[in-house]
Amino acid sequence: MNKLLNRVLEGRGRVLIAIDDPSLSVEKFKSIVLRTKDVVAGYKIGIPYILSHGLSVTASVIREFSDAYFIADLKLADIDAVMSLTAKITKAAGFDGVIAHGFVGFDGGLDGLVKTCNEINVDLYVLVSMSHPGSTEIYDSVIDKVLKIVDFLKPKGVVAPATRPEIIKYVRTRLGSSYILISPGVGVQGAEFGSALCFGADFEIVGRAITKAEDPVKAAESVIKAQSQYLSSHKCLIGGHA
Ligand code: OMP
Repeated sequence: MNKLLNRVLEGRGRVLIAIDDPSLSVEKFKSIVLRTKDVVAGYKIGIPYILSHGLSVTASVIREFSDAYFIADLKLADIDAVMSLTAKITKAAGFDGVIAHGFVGFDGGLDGLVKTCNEINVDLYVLVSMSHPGSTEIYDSVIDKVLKIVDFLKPKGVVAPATRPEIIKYVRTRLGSSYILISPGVGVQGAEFGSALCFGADFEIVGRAITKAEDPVKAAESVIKAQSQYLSSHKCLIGGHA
């Protein structure tokens, strides 16, 4: 069983907390993990945080909480050799997963990265569309091509936007239930907590609504409550993954 899905089966909520803003001290980050690791499914650490605090400091937090699930959100977009090197570095730092852009294509790009991630046991999540409005300018017009690549390469999961739930539904329908679909855009970016799950996502990525809250632990708990309220008060056409 996949480590992330297992954490849901053990009773944790379908939330991945996004840690991006470097102004969150490492001590505060550690205390958030300590106090939420039995509540949420995992954590996604972004480039600004890793660059500011350093990979070794980030790795030391991951080591301290080795039972938790951590994704390195490096949004990889390079040739396969370089992305594979980066994936190996994230593995050495203790990350369980990594995110790459889907638009780099298959040949000499994602093909090598998927192979490396499978070899080193890192969960690869491929972005197929983004949550900001500009995603409609390019990304969304090539989504079918990206999904074809995903379906061929079979990474562990995909990232699709809660801000355009019809895309989540489309991706889930096209790819089926064997991919872990993680979705950003709930909370500060405008989508309601639970709405992405309702449209077929497995996990909602929540950043500022939790990390900027006065009490991040309470905020995480209320996000999970809001998710289940949304799910019970809407007719959700497609269920989650696990
Ligand atoms: P909040 O808007 O603060 O909840 O944070 C959203 C998180 O999701 C950030 O870590 C973004 O980097 C990430 N994200 C998006 O907002 N939009 C996307 O299309 C993709 C991602 C991502 O790959 O995680």
